[in-house]
Amino acid sequence: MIRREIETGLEGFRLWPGALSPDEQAALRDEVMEAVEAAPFYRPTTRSGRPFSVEMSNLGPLGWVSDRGGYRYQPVHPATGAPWPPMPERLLELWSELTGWPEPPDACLVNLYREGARMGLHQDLDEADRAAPVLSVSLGDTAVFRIGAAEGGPTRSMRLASGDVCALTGPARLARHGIDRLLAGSSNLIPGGGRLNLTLRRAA
Ligand code: MD6
Ligand code: FE
Repeated sequence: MIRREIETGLEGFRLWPGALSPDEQAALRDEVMEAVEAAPFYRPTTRSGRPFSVEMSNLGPLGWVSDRGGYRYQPVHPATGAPWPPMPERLLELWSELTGWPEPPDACLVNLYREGARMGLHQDLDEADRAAPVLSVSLGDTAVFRIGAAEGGPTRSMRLASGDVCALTGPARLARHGIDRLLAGSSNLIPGGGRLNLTLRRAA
């Protein structure tokens, strides 16, 4: 599979449209859905107790969680207390192929967007090494993604479709970004509809 990178106009924001073929998307969906059977999707809350509209789980040694205690990475599922399931090998390969980062990711946040879910503008700041990239894989319904410089100023809107892979690296590592909305029904990859987003990180 050839992964073609396009120019995004934002230095360090890397984008590979259609990086995963339809077969690869289906295989990854199956592996992730099977893995999270042992780590069911749940709805985290903000520090003030407000639930996210996105449902979350994690794969790998560490997982990102949020509750009244704040944001952090931890080795176990907050509801079951069990370790997060292992990260699929094909995600480790994709990380190494696209980012070239010398160490493997130790956390994969799995976001499940059902119709109407969104994610507010944020920066990924909870990782110990903020020099390491964050790699993001989109599966299912197309998302309207918003991104702007870390320092503030204007943001741009672009679409992330099923099979697209993007990364926040270097000068864009701390870019502000979020998901405004889904184009519901644009894909039928996810049973029940919606979108899966996988973000691979170096958390520790
Ligand atoms: C999403 N993505 O696509 C949310 N974070 O559903 C992110 O929050 C994100 O796309 C870091 C790097 C790339 C991302
Ligand atoms: Fe993020």
